[in-house]
Amino acid sequence: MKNFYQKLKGFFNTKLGFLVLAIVLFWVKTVYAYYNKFNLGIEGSMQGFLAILNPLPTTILLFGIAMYMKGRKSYVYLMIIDLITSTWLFSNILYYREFSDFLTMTLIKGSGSVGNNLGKSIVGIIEPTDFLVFLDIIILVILLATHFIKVDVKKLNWKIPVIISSISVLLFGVNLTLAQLDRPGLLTRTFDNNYIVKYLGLNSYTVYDAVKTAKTQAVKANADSSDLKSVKSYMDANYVAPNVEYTGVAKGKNVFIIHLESFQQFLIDFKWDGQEVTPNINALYHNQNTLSFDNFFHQVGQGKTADAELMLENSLFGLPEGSAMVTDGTTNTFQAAPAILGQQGYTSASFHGDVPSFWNRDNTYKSWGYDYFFSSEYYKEKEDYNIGYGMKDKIFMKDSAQYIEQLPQPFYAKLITVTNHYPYLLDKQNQSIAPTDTGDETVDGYVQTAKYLDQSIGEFMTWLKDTGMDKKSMVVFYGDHYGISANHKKAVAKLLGKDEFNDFDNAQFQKVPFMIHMDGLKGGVNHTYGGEIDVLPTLMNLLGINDKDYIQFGSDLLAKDHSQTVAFRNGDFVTPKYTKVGSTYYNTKNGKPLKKISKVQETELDKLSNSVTTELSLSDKIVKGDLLRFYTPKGFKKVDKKDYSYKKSKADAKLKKTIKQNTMIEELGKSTVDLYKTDAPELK
Ligand code: GP9
Ligand code: MN
Repeated sequence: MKNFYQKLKGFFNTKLGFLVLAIVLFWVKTVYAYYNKFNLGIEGSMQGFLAILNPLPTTILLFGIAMYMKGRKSYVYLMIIDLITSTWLFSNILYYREFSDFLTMTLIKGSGSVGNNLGKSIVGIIEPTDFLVFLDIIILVILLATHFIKVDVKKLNWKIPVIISSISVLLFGVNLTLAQLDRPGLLTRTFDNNYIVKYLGLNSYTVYDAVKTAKTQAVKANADSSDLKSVKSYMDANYVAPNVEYTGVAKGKNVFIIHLESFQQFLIDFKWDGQEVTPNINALYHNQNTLSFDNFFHQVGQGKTADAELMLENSLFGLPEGSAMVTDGTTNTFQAAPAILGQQGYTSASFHGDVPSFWNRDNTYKSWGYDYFFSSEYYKEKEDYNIGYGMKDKIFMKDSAQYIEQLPQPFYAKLITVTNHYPYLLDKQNQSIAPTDTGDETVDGYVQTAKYLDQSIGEFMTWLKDTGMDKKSMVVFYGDHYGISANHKKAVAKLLGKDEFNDFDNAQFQKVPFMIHMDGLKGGVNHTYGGEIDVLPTLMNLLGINDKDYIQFGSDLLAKDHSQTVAFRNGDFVTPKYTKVGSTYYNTKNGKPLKKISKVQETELDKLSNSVTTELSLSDKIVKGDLLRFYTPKGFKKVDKKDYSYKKSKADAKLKKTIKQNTMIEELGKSTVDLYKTDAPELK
C-alpha cells in the first residue's frame, strides 16, 4: 500500500502525472455538476455512459496543451485553463438555475439581457455548493504551494503531447459517433442546447455554439436595408387581398391555438378496432361552426415543430437545415402573432409541458412578444405525469386551465400538446384502442396516442363550454407535421388499405388538419389548397387586423385569389392540378405521373417551380439576414426582448397584479379549475 502511494506521489511529481491529476479532478467535478446542477434528462445506459465520457475529450485536449510548453510555463497554463473552464462551468450553473438553459455567445455579446436579468439576482440564486466547481483548483494550488507536489521542469519527449492530443481527438470521435447513433440529427437539426451538453459536453457545446453564431452573424453583418427593399417589392407585387366577408368576424375574441402534435389529416374519420380513432376532433371537423380545410399541408423541414410554430406565427418558412428558432430566434427581429395581437390589447401565452429550452422557445418567444410561456416548470410534476417529451396531454390541458383563467381577456393562448409524438408510447392505463396490426412497431401505436390526444381535446372543449368561454373564443386547431414518415411506406399502405404507397401518395399524405371553430362562424369543409404559411394572414383577417403592410409569405386561405401552390421545404410542391416530387410531376387529380409534358404545361410548371424557389429563398434571406430589423410595418411597434421574462415568480406576480383585469376568474367570480373534468387515471 505504502509502495503504491509512493509510486503515485512520484507520478504526480512528474509533469505528466500532474496533468493526469488535474484532468481527473476536473472530470469528476464536471460529472458532479451534470448530475447535481443541471437537469439534462439523462436517460438509459447509453446517455449515462456518454454523460460520464463527454467531459474527457475536451479536457484532455485543452489541458494537454500544457505538455507542449516548457518548464513552469506548463503548470501556469494548466492552472489558468482550469480556472477559465471552471469559471465557464460556474457561470452556466448560475444561468441555468434562472433559465434552465446554457449560455450562448449571442446572449453574452448581444442584448445585454443576461446582465440585465441575472446581474440583479445573482446573489439571490447562488448556492454554497456551486463553489465546489473550484475545489479542484484549490486542491491543486495547495498541493503545489505546500510543495506536496513538486514542479517538474524536465523536458518531455515531443511525442507525449502529440499522443495526448491524438487520444483526445480519438475519444471525441467515439463520443460523437455514439451520440449521433443515440440521437440522429443531433448537430444538424439543433433541437436543444441541453441535448448537446448531455451528449457532447459543455466545452464542445461552447465551440459548437460559437461556430454556429459566427456563421450566422457573418451573414447578418453583410445584409443591409436594400436586401429588405427587394423582398418588400416582391411582397407588394404579389399581395393577395383577404376575403372581406370574413374580415373582423372574430374581432376581440379570445384565440386558442391548439397544436395537435404529429396529427395527420388521414386520422379524421379514420376507423380502427371498430371505432372512430378521434371522435372529438371528427365532430369538431364536421361541426357547422367549424371552418375545416381538407387540402391543408404541413410544410416543415428539419425543424419540425419549430418550423410549424415559425410558419404559423410569422408566415415565414423554416430554414433548409436546422431550426430557425434555434439559430435565429434569440437575435432576430420578428413581427409575430403574439406581438401583433399584443399591440391590439391581447395577452399572449404559450403553454407546453416540456422544458423551456427545447427548440430554444425560452428565447424565441421573447422575440415573438409572448407575454407568458408556461413551460414544464409551471406544472406540478409527478413521475407518471410524463411520457416521451413531456406531460401527458390530459394532465397538461387540465393543469393549463389554472393559468388560462388568470389571463386578462382577450387573450391569445397557444397550447402545444406532445403525447402523440414518435415513438407513440402510451402506458396501459391510458390506452383505449388496440394498436394497428401493420407489424411496424413505430406505426402501430400511433392510433393509441392519437386517440388519447383526441380525448384530451374533448375534455378541454367541454371545459370551454361549461365555463361559457366557448362563446367568447375562436379555437384554431392544426396538425404540426407528419406522424408517420416516408420510411414506413409498407405500413401506411396497409393502414390505408392500398396496394402501394408511392411518392405521390406520400406527398398527399402530408395533409394535416386545419380547423377554425367559433360560435356563429359560417363553417363547412373548404377544399382550398394551402399550408401552414397561410395561417397568420387568415387569422389576421378574421381578427380584423390589416396585414397589407406585413412581410408574410402566405395569404388568406379564404381569399378569392389565394395562391393554391403549396411549397414544401425541399422545393417540391402541390397545387390542385400538379404535384411535384423530385424531378417527377404528377397530375394531382388522378395521381398519375405526367409522361409527356406539353410546351404549355412546361411553361406552367416552370412558373410554379420558380415561384416556389423564389419564395423559399426570399424567406431564407429574411431569416438568415435578419432583414426585418430594417423594416417596421405601419402601426407595429418593434419588440424589445428585455421586456419579457418567463421566470415563474415574475409571472405569478404579474398575474396576481392583473387578476381583476377581465380574467375568467374575475368574470365568473371564482376559479374554473373545478369545472374541468378529466378521466386521467393519474389524477384519481
Ligand atoms: C418538444 C416538442 C417536439 O418540445 O415540441 O418537437 P418535434 O420533435 O415534434 O419537432
Ligand atoms: Mn411536433
